[in-house]
Amino acid sequence: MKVGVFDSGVGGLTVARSLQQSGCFSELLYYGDTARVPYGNKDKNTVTRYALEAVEFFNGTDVDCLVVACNTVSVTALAAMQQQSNKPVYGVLEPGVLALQQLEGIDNDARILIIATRSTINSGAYQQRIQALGFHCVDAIATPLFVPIVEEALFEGPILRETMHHYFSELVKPDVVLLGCTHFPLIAPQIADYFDGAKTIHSGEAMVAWLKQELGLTNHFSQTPIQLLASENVEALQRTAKHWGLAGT
Ligand code: DGN
Repeated sequence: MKVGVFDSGVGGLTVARSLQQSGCFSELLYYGDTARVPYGNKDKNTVTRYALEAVEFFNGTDVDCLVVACNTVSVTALAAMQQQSNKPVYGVLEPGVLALQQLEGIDNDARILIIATRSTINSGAYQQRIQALGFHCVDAIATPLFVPIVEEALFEGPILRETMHHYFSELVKPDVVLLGCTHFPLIAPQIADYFDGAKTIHSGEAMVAWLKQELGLTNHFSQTPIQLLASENVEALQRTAKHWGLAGT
């Protein structure tokens, strides 16, 4: 099975890496809309328009299904994409919520923190789905500064520490942090440490678990070649893919 991955830019490479490492796919085609990133502060109509343009692009390719790596797109435009696509389209919202539900040692009294872009938090999508499961201690904050910090590869040091302090210092310590943005898995260990070992949920890992559970996919490919495409500056996307450890890049 050949999988397409769509993201607003480079961040979805974290999800692509999980899909690649899963061994469930024969090939992977990644498209990042690097010319128009970030989507995280844009309104619903604009994000939907851009997402539908991506669907048009993938409709003309030979991928068997499309994974929407971008949380902002997944909570804003998934239904519209599914309607217009000629193949199944899967977003990261449901897998993330399922991963939370299936976390060992976590019950409905656990304190959950959702961090994401402003659009994702403002949509309320994660909060509603998680509260509907019976979790009643749910905090949700927009942490957009983590996006450029990750893109600048500032995975540790004073800028990241100061930014975590800026966003987190007033919060009650969560038991689980749902990383509702493509970039955040790259600073997951630092976020977990800040909260004394809180568990973190990574969209890429959650997507793989969900695809295995929902579609019965199994890992029988020893390699998954990846093709990288971008609306602008594909060389930068390729450099990031190499830096973030995608095989064959
Ligand atoms: N890919 C976006 C997301 O997961 O919400 C983050 C980058 C952006 O568009 N701001």
